[in-house]
Amino acid sequence: MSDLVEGLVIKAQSGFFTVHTGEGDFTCRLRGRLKEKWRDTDLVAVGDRVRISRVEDGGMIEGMIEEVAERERALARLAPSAGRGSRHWTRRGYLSEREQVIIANPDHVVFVFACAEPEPRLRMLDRLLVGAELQEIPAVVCANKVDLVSESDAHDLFDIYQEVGYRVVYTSARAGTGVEALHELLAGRISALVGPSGAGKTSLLNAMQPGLGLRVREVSRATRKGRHTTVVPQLVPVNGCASDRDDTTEQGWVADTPGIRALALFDMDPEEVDAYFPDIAPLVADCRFSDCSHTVEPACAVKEAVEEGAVSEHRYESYVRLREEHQKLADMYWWGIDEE
Ligand SMILES: Nc1nc2c(ncn2[C@@H]2O[C@H](COP(=O)(O)OP(=O)(O)OP(=O)(O)O)[C@@H](O)[C@H]2O)c(=O)[nH]1
Ligand SMILES: [Mg+2]
Ligand SMILES: [Zn+2]
Repeated sequence: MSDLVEGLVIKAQSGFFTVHTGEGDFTCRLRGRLKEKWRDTDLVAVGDRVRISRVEDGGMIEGMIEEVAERERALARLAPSAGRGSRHWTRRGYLSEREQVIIANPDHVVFVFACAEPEPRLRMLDRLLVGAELQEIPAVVCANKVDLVSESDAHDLFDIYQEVGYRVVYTSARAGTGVEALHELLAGRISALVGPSGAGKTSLLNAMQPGLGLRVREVSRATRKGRHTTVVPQLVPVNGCASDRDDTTEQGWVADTPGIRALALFDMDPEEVDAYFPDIAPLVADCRFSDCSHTVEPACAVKEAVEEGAVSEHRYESYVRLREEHQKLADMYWWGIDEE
């Protein structure tokens, strides 16, 4: 087909897609034949690259999505509507729920947590980081509201993540601290902001670009339906910014995401949980037993590192809990025991 226009899906809602192209934004529907292709994930999501044909006289429909480029990666969570009855067998066989793509092809995800108000739940952050590792999406940690705590308290909370190898930015949307550094990270990239409600994601966007967060917020509010928060993120353009690095002066795209506390982790075997902790994974080869669970075995390099303080106890505990959970899931699969 000729005359197809390439674009980026910046909004997806109830079968309507807004596609950003060099020739402007088009409201599109999906070509019927594309829907026939079976996939265990959303067919088209925000962040997907597509090719559209124009529709003349289509009323509000200005284009049809004809082709969807293969997705490189996706930030996904459990579909909020997936309750009882919607469980299915994932490709590795576990009983679980459907995934919902939050954003396709993000360059990275920024996990925003407040240093205080609300108290940071770092267990949640550890799980989110595992989700990002599993989905092969680079992660950045943003410690916001540094104005509410002393500098040393902020570092006591979040420095371990820097030691693990993640980039940590300390910010205050209120005082403006670190906002430029965050802006530099978002410019020229496709980013998702994820974190607990009240952490300050929307405020940070407003601090870096007036009105940016407001736009996002209106959208997220409008899509809240009933008991489940339906997260329909939208990509909004982030201005380029002056920076030492040439490549960050371009425009970027960011999705603010309210109400996400966990990413989809169901596709993970208990034996591989250690692989998604960058502070633990390199030690595993030094354990005496190749199938070491790093809990009860002798000569375990991971436990030794925890005792020596090379791996933080907090991170080790997060590992143990996550492994136990996934062991239960695996047992349920093998023995056919249903969840209560
Ligand atoms: N003291 C202080 N307050 C902040 C800061 N950033 C945000 N807040 C406040 O924290 C509250 C929550 O901020 P939001 O930006 O709405 O938080 P959010 O992460 O977008 O929350 P959801 O949209 O519910 O997920 C607001 O009252 C903000 O004014 C900060 O850096 N310092
Ligand atoms: Mg918000
Ligand atoms: Zn071990």
